[in-house]
Amino acid sequence: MREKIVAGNWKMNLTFEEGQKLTSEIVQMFRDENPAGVKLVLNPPFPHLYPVKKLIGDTANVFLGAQNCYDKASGAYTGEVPAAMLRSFGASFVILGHSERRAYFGEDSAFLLAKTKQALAAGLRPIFCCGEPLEIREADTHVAFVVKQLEETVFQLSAEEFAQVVIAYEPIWAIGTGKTASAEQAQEMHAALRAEIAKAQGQAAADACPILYGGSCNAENASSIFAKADVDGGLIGGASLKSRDFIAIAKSF
Ligand code: 3PY
Repeated sequence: MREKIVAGNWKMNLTFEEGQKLTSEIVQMFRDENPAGVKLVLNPPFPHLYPVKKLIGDTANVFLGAQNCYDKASGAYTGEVPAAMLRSFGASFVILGHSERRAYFGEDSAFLLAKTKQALAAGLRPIFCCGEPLEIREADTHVAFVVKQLEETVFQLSAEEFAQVVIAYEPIWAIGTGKTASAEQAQEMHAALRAEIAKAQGQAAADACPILYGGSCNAENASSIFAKADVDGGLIGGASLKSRDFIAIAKSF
């Protein structure tokens, strides 16, 4: 049985008070409604991390994640945050390779691989994002495009390192657009990625690796997407900012 994971990507949203309210509600609902066997990951912006961790406390199956880390361990890199520091503040996961970071901050595969290695060395599990733009989907070269993103990054890891990785498939045309990949489109890509993981890292690694779907996944469409054999959960954008919706998604398996 693979892990089931629902991770919320808050992106650059919420004041301190809003973040505290949202987290308290999510933690309370998760405790009360106890969605069976699901791991929840809250990925707020950096300043929220420690106060959110305090509210999570020792709640079983609720974890803290960051939205980024740097590719160096420490030093004179004003404004950057290293993986080991995130770990020391209670983070267990870190989102890397999100298309917004690739597009707006020019993050390429070499940089993402270096960050992934830093994260793993610090004991953080990467939620590694991949996904194609609309023109690649329309040209029907989406599988090759996404496989290349993984070949240049997480397929370079050792077996021990790869065992910690969570993959998130997020078609760029479905991010923040309200368009979602159909459950069939998600399954097609997830199955293709799992087959490629088997080639690169072995069948056991492929069978164990959680592959999340992201891109306008919400309380309405989550159950049809999560019902697919190779979809192991979601990386949730806007809907992770609403406690009721986020918990409904966690109950959509
Ligand atoms: C979205 O759903 O918009 C996301 O980008 C999740 O990471």
